[in-house]
Amino acid sequence: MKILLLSPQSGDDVANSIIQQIPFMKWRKSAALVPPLALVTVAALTPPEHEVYIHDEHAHGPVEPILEENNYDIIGISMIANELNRTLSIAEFCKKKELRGRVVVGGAGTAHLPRQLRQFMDTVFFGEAEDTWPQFLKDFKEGRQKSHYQQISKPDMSTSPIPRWDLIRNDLPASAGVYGAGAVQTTRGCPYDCAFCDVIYIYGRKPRTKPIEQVMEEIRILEAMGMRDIFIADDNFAGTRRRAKELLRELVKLNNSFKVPIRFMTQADISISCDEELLELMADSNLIDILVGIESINKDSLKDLHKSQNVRLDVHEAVRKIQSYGIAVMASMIIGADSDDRSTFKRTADFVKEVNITDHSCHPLVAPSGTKIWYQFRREGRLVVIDKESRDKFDILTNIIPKQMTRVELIEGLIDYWETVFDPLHYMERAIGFIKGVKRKPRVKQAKLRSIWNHRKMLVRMFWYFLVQATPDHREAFFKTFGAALRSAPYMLSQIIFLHIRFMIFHTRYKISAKLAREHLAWERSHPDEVQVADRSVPIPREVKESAREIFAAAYGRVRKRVSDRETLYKVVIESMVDYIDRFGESFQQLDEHHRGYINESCDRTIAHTSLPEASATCDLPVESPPPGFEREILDRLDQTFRIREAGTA
Ligand code: B12
Ligand code: SF4
Repeated sequence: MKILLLSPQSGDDVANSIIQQIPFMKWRKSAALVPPLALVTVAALTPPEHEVYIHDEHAHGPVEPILEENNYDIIGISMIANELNRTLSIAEFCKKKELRGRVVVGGAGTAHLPRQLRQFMDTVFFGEAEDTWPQFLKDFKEGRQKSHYQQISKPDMSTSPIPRWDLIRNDLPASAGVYGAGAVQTTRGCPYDCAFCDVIYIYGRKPRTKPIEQVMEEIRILEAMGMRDIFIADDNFAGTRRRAKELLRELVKLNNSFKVPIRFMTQADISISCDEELLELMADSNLIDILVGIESINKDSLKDLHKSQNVRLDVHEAVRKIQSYGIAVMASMIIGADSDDRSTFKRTADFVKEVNITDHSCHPLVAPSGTKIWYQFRREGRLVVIDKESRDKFDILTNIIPKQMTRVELIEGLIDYWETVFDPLHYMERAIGFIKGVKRKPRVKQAKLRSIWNHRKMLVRMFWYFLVQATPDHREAFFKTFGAALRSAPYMLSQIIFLHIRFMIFHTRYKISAKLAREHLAWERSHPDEVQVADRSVPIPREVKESAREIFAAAYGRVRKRVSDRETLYKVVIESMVDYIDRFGESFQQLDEHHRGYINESCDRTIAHTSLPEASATCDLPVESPPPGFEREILDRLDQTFRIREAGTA
């Protein structure tokens, strides 16, 4: 069979394809920050009897001309939440043209695919595809493929094969100019529980790790294919610290064995700042930039967002500590939590200045569907229905109504914030501050100047741009920062150039974001009545009702072990089920292991705060399975509970 795997490019993408807008990078016909790791992974999961082709729209433009050849049996789209409109338009195109290929969709974004839109796809994949994709191909061959596949338990990452980079070999070398960096994933999942984050629902709370030898092999392959920078695409690289150190020890050795060490970037939580050994290993692996979810400088907002790991420490100190090892901190911030007000913008900008943040993103709080805050805002009547046109403007607009600001004030505040923080001279001061704050020179093979040579084509254009074409403030920022590194830390030159490119990326990105946000604000101001608040009710979805027997039995089994009083048992089960439906109702397909884990935790939590009567000697409740009528009774009482709750919040 011929399979086309494709990555859609949203017209509103201001992240992955932003590189195409940077003045000194426009020579690239089209380009993206990172290659489609999901596609090459799914390709590697495909048995060799099939032919697989890859099309990344970020790198090669619209896919329609290729689709029109009508050459494929399966057209597989990989989507994330902000690629919904483009995914739909491709699926609709395939249907309209009556192509023979079946349209299947997978990726982190399918969790956000509204039920009514799934009709345009022949099959939808929920969750990781290590088990489900091979199963689907088998079913497809036998003509009995299903309308959806869901990974039941989180796959062991050792079953995730080495990605088929060979399929996009020509695009990979840094010299080809198509991708900014390669991608390697070493873990999935995150142990934390931030209220706005869907990582834990998609990839789980227990970090799963890829065998270290395989990670090293993947890096060797990318290096041999000419990649000079690699993004470690983990949800939280240091979710399991001991393992992260083991991996880094190997990485230090491997990277020093290359003629020119690779530069790495990744994502991790702020607690890495407490572990000096880890920071040393990171720096010595040539990990030059880490995205850290700082989210807010307001402790109350951090509490609102359940970002407990950031409440426990002094964020200023933590950032300085990481930077002192020569690792730049990319601070990811959010404004709009319930404890934020209009003063938060200035306080956040002051923080970014004080701790010399080099690269930085700041967005309105968004409530992704199914997350804790999504339910909270929906229940409180503070969730807004995002109109069709704005669906892909993820992170520019928001679907919440903040508590201490209006929606308009939130977005206006952000537009001003972006203009201040991404001003070139402001950046210059921070970058120079970062250089001065480095206390330990990373022990990386001294090939950093040679690594500049690897990027010579782009560097010539970059220097020419700043010398001749750039505005005076951009010129000053570039040359003064470069000069500061040259004078006080020449070993940082390559990193400083990298950070300047990152700055230009964010500067450009937020200029476009501000324009889009202004256009939207003009509309929202003139059509206040059309901003539609989402229905507050969180009814019991049909799919949950259909699986009620199994779900309630799971809760019953857990509670019955510790509770023998009938009424208390029913109360605990109801409370846990409300919690479970709040969390998983909207995205529910079937009861998977992750759900069972959650039900167990929820039951235990509820029992812990319930005063239990003395164990009844004459308990008539069976231990193995629920008594007859249990399912009906729980459903009725749940319905009643939801109705009362809605009335209570009206
Ligand atoms: C690298 C990365 C990026 C890169 C590049 C993204 C890219 N297009 O490749 C950059 C830095 C550019 C980026 C930007 C953004 N990202 Co990002 N990113 C990631 C990250 C860390 C790794 C992605 C990856 O390569 N994963 C490895 C692959 C193997 O995993 P996977 O994609 O889940 O694929 C598996 C399954 O989903 C499935 N699958 C995937 N596709 C398909 C297709 C088919 C047909 C099938 C059958 C199966 C299937 O099979 C795979 C194997 O199990 C993820 C987090 C994560 N854990 O994935 C966030 C993540 C994808 N990003 C996210 C977001 C929100 C964004 C931004 C909107 C952020 C922003 N504010 O700008 C932008 C959007 C940019 C864009 N248009 O692409 C969210 C998406 C949320 C969602 N539910 O959709 C994620 C999940 C992180 C999070 N929860 O916050 N991102
Ligand atoms: S630490 Fe990051 S990845 Fe982990 S739950 Fe919080 S926001 Fe999500």
